[in-house]
Amino acid sequence: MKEFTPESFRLDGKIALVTGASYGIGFAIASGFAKSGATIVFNDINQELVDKGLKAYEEAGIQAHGYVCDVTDENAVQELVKKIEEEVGVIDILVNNAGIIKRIPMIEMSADDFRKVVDIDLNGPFIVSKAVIPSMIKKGHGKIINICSMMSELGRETVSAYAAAKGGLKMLTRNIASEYGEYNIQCNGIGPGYIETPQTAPLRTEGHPFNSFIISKTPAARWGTTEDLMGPAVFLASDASNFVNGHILYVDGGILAYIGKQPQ
Ligand code: NAP
Ligand code: GCO
Repeated sequence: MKEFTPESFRLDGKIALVTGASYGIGFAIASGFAKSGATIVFNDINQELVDKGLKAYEEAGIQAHGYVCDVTDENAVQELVKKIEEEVGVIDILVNNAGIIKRIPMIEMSADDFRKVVDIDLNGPFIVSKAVIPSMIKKGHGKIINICSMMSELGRETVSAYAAAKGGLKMLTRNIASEYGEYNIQCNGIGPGYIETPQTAPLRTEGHPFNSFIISKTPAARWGTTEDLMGPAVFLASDASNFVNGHILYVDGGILAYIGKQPQ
């Protein structure tokens, strides 16, 4: 049992893979890890995004390792993990961040669109976790953090596929925690509230009713920023959380606790 010290929150000597981390939440979480001492590895869907990400990390003073890989392609993911282990080292921390959303009324949504969201948001985390767990077992420790959502708990119009995927990701998190906890692998989730990223940009346009709606549903009375997620992610990636397992940490400014501000 490691003695608790302030160093327990550090990530020095750890290698972290954050999927889909050229920008947005993934980039912020990876940046927080880097500030805490970790070596950063990330993938994204194409070389243009990886190059964009490498430039952004460099501008932030972070020497990251970037790879092109689609998280839904199991062969490509298995090859990616092997390549990372050869070129950087064994992955200590995995953040399953890559994800998409399609906002379409359910009865108008094609089965292909539904499948695509579930494939990336749920099958992807399964595929990448399956690829990294064997080496974590050999190494005697590992941290997996799945980026869930308010939609892991709540539904809303037009996001049926995304809610189904993120609800499933909550239970995949709990199942990985259950199945691999005995190998000193902790698997937890982070459930961001409504965060200012390109993914939510369509909801934040000037005068969009959703913008004021979210502010009325959030006790913090603001949208979250990607920086709000850095500390919780570092905590779940560090030794300070070695007995936290199967937990979804909602970083939502209090949305899930709040009935919402009475209309004035
Ligand atoms: P984002 O800005 O859209 O970034 C998602 C990243 O994942 C993009 O770089 C995207 O590339 C990449 N990606 C998509 N499909 C991929 C695939 N098959 N393989 C590899 N990479 C892929 O999203 P975000 O807002 O940062 O969200 C990141 C995660 O947080 C997602 O899982 C999202 O569901 C979750 N989340 C977001 C919020 C929020 O309010 N923003 C709240 C709760 C949870 P492309 O640019 O090509 O799409
Ligand atoms: C939406 C939003 C949300 C956020 C996030 C909330 O359309 O409702 O995109 O789904 O992305 O998942 O936690």
